[in-house]
Amino acid sequence: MRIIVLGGDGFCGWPTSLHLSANGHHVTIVDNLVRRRTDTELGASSLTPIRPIEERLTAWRETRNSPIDFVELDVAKDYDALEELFREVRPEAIVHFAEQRAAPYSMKSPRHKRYTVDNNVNATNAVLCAMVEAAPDAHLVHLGTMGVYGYGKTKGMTIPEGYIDATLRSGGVSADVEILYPADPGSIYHMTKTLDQLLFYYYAKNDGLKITDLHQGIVWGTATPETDLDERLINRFDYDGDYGTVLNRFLMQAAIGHPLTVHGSGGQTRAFIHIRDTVRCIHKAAQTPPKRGDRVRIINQMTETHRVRDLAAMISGMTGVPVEHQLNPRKEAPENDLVVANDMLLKLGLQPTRLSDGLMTEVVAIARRYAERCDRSKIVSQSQWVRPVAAE
Ligand code: NAD
Ligand code: USQ
Repeated sequence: MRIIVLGGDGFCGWPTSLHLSANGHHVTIVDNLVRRRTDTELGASSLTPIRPIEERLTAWRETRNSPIDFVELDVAKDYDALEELFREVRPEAIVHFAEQRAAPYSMKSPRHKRYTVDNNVNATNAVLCAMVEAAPDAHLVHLGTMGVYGYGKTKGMTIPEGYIDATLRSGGVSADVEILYPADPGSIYHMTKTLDQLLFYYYAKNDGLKITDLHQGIVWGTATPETDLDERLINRFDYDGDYGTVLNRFLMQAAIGHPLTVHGSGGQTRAFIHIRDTVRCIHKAAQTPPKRGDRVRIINQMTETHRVRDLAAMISGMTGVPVEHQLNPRKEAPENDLVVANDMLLKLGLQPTRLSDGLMTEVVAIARRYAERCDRSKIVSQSQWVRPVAAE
């Protein structure tokens, strides 16, 4: 297939592009490289020494002799170039990662809030708009988030894959309908993903676009079989308080002997998936498009759930590094249960990679190898969800 990967220089996008290319697809990466500039803004780069995109692509060409094309453009802003690219490449699938993806980054200031909404919503709308004009038969595979469902209100009920049966009652009349599961975002970032869902709903209904929205859990790990082929293909490893995600952060903290930064009681339960499964799921999803006119296909892309304090206790037990409970910088339920349906992904044939000592040790070993690149002052998350209220 001809596949365009929007955001293909990022943490999920780079290994996905390699995996798709390794499986014989013709891949074109589109990225404006904003994530690399954000490293500079935050003064915290990837723990692993990621190479410039040109070097990455040369390394892949030399390793596998299957070239990946690269186009630098801003999906949210360079609309004409995006539409032209779709016309030129005639993609059969478009994988869309090109959004600002960190919840703490999205909550840092009014500028960060507005940037996250402008970038994410405009990027998604531009992709859909350009598909209508220039690639109406392509299949859009979007990376959404489990966080659209929210946490804490369902009390043990299984979270379905995107839709739920509901009875609407108004004016003495009731109607049984199937609706998008009610959105309950916990950050500006997560909110943009709930807005994406409505854009998908509209464009599928009005224009018959073929869309799969993958509601992905927290991705952990960093290496895939393809990124392991050559040091120059190494993937990002975010550890800082804005972009680092919980499990990779704990493993990295364990590697350098930093107390494990549990927010509040650590009673938050979240969904997880290993990066190796991310790339496989996307490949499987891309190969099985819905039909034109179908409703948006929503798949919960996660393989297991864990409570934050249990993860910390497990890693502390493995490594002897202590756990440190911190005042929670976020506004989130102190405790929640999470039961998630993931039947569609299993039906697509994914054999889930489960959390194991071996895989966690692999991440700790990678973190140890690059430990001297860590800036310890960037570890604790500083982004506050709630602004202090000025005294009267
Ligand atoms: P990332 O920040 O590492 O990668 C995103 C890439 O998109 C970057 O290379 C960035 O430069 C590019 N980009 C952003 N805005 C762009 C624009 N306007 N035009 C062109 N390129 C743009 O993030 P990631 O961890 O790879 O996440 C990718 C997607 O997967 C995101 O949409 C995110 O919401 C979703 N996701 C990630 C996780 C996770 O744990 N990392 C979990 C669930 C869902
Ligand atoms: N947490 C800690 N200590 C830390 C970091 C996080 O206790 O040092 C807690 C947070 O308070 C939160 C949980 O761990 O309760 C998860 O935080 P996270 O930063 O790992 O994940 P999140 O902010 O939800 O975002 C990440 C990705 C995002 C993706 C989302 C999937 O950055 O792109 O959409 O995971 S999900 O969580 O399923 O919505």
